Amino acid sequence: MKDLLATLASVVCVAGLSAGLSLHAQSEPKPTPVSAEQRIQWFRRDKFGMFIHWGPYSLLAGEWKGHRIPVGTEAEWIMERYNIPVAEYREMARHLNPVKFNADEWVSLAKAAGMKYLVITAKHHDGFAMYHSQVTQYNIVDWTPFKRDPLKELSEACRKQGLRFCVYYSHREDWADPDGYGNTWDYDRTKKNLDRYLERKSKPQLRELLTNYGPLGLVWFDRGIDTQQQAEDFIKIVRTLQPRCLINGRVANYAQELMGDYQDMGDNGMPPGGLDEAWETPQTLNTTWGYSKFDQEWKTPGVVIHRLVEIVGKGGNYLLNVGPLADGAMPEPAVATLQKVGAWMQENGESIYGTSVSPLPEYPWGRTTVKGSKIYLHVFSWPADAVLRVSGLKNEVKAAYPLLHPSQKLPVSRDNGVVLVSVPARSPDENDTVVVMEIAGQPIVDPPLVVQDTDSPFYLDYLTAVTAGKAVQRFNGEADYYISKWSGPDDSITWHLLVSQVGNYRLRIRYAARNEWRQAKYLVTVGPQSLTGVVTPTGENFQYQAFELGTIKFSKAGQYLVRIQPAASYDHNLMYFRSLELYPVH
Ligand code: FHN
Repeated sequence: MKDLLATLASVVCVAGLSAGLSLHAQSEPKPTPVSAEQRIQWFRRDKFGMFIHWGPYSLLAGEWKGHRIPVGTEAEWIMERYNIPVAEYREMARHLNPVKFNADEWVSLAKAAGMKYLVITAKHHDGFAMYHSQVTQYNIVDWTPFKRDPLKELSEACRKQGLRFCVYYSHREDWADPDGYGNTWDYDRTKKNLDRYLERKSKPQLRELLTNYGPLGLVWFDRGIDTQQQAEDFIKIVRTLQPRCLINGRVANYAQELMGDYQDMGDNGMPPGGLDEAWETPQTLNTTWGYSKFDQEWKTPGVVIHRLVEIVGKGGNYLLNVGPLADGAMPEPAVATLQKVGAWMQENGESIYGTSVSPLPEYPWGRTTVKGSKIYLHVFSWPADAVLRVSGLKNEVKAAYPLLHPSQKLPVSRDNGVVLVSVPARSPDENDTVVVMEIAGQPIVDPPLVVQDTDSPFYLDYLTAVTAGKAVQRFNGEADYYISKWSGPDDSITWHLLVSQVGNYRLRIRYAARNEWRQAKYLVTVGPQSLTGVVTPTGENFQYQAFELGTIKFSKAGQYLVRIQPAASYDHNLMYFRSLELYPVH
């Protein structure tokens, strides 16, 4: 889809800038330089991780004094939901005693499922540390009869079994601390001072985690933070203490440009199409993150496999959550599902690990993943006529065969450009049978063709855009999907339009732009016509506004190219682009 190196190099710049600007924590030792490309490599390859939400809320299991957390909502939010006084919650937490906890078994389960990294809540929003913290006694070792440090045990088990150990850390939200964000039922909102909290608890705990648990694959921050400076401070701590450790996109305010190493979708989110840069989606196995005894809405192995394939085909990672019981046991349905997913991964892992975003469209029979010159056809619903139709692919197909039976060559033909692969009458795998197509070279596909709606305007956004140069499609919480990081004429976005209604069209562009980007010029080319726009600032972050650009004419029906690109080279981003809309003038 685009030049990976260019993308990653620009991430290095952001990280370098962040570290340089930080005013705090000046006593940290100097970071060892590691490129963003080196850092992200394993993440792009490994694709599948286990998320674990575990804490005192697991003991309540979705119930407090007869109130039940409704299925479909988050059991780990029980303290906030019922405004449990911090004093009572702290007493409840004293009973946490996970005698059945066995780090090796948890890690074996993740490994058997085909997961390559494990992210556990070191501290969730309730403020309780699930590791031995020196910052506060409110931690599993000092506060409970358990006395053991599960994170230490898990980090060692991960190392032994070859998984990457990673921690979730709620850096801003903390309901146990008078200055932490969120608890306004015990603590007066007007007396809170977030910076005081960050210095007193959050940053020192982060330093502990980065110091005492060996190399971390990543730190998973959550729910953002107020200012860019605060985010930069957290990034600097991680970069300094563990330069190879990744940082997820939720480290910063969701309403400002993405920071960290990769973007996270919203909870259980799925992008409508592929994304150029590394991304991940955290998803639940039932409907809650922390354990709830009421929630039995478990996803089937088939659903998990289909999601994994779809995510990976769109270039992302699947971080699948389990909420263990307070006694340390894993919920049985979760174990059963993960084992079945693992059996599938054991045989079909080649079609998942190390793949990149697939440029092919979604098909009625399933999805595709891509590795070099191999296209993996993941067949979710077996075609009744035993023919897989693969449209949009230009390359010669050299061979096709079931992944599990490479010697069983499948007949391939072409009809009007559509590749036809003849498959056996029955599906060998009820969830996903993988058929490999070996092609000549890297896949070359038709770009998406944007057609007119019945009321005839065109809406052009990231989804159908073809990016070139440094322009990237990104996702960030409140900002949703946008194009960023374009600063020169070679950085462009292009759409292929099929015009059926001729006549004049009014062009409207929707974007957000910071003050410093004012007066930058850009070109909008529609077939042989072009218009020049000048960037108008819209505010500090993602305050999108629409601007009229002028009128163009389609005098003949047919295909047109529409392109937007900076008119000159700038030392800054052109804009956060959202959409270009073309309205017929009647
Ligand atoms: O509030 C949390 C929630 O409890 C859970 O940890 C999820 C996981 O992505 N993150 C937050 C909501 O986005």
